[in-house]
Amino acid sequence: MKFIHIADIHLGVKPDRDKPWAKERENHSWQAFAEVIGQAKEEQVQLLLVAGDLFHRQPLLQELREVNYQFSKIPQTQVVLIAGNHDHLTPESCYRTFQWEHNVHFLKEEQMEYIELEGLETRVYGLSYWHKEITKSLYRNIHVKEGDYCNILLAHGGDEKHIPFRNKDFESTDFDYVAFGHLHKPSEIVKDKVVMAGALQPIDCNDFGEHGYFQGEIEDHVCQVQFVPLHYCEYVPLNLKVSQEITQGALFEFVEEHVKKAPSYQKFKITLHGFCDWGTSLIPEELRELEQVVQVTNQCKADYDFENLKQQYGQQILGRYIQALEKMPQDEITKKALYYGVEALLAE
Ligand SMILES: [Mn+2]
Repeated sequence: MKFIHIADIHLGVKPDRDKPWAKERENHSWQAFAEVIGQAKEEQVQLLLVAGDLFHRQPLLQELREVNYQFSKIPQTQVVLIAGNHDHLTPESCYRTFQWEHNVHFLKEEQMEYIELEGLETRVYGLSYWHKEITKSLYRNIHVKEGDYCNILLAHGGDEKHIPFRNKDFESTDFDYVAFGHLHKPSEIVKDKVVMAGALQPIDCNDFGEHGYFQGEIEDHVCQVQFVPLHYCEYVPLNLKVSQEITQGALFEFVEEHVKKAPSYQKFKITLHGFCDWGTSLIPEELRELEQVVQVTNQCKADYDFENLKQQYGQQILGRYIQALEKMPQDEITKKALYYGVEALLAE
């Protein structure tokens, strides 16, 4: 049986709101979702697993219709989905009464249930979030029911407020495959068996690295999966250590060149650090104007004139502190101790 496992599509999310490409980013979740449907059709997968947070917030009826339309294009594929914390089932949620296509199965109970997929000899277990948070470890010690089936767990969580678990809870699981969602970074918790799909595309500029979905095959209880990246957007951290010697012009050009060489779907989150004082300089603002730069954080610290401070504070604690550190080996640790010590003493 061939399958695709996606999670955290977050339809309706609006990343990079204050950027010129905001409108484009808003479409990415829908485009990526439609691409997965196209892939499911082309690869003739029998099962599509949607592991929660299909929507960024409560879906509107119209949005459910759009999603259902996409699912209607793959009638040969069984679709199983659960609600996550973002799109949890409120009492008024449109999710509760929506009429899905025949191939779509929504596990909407708050307690674990399973759906038996005819013709596939497969049972998919899962539950939906009815609240924003679930602090109980509901996935610990769950076992499959009797019968010769391929057993899959569709799950959502992994941090302390969202069904916490430890990786070792799953080391000897009964399930043939566990399809997780919630944490945005894709990872194989147990190789080819327990998989966090990661967000289909990054939701904000802290979701670094590649995003996409997992495609796999289960045959005689043996599963194999493969990560398939989608490149609508990828955020890349760019940490630059600067020193007093570098000029603003050189730094600007360096970043500009670096960005120019990168593929256009990459967006950079720049952090400047090091000991450097540009006074009232505008360099972080200027970098922010560059194409493909999503954020600039200036963590540079002012460089002190220690010689001058030593003279000025002579026999006071500050002066003696500088003298004492000058006698120590001049390595990175001493430099940091000097810097932070002077900063603290000056603040007093
Ligand atoms: Mn979530």
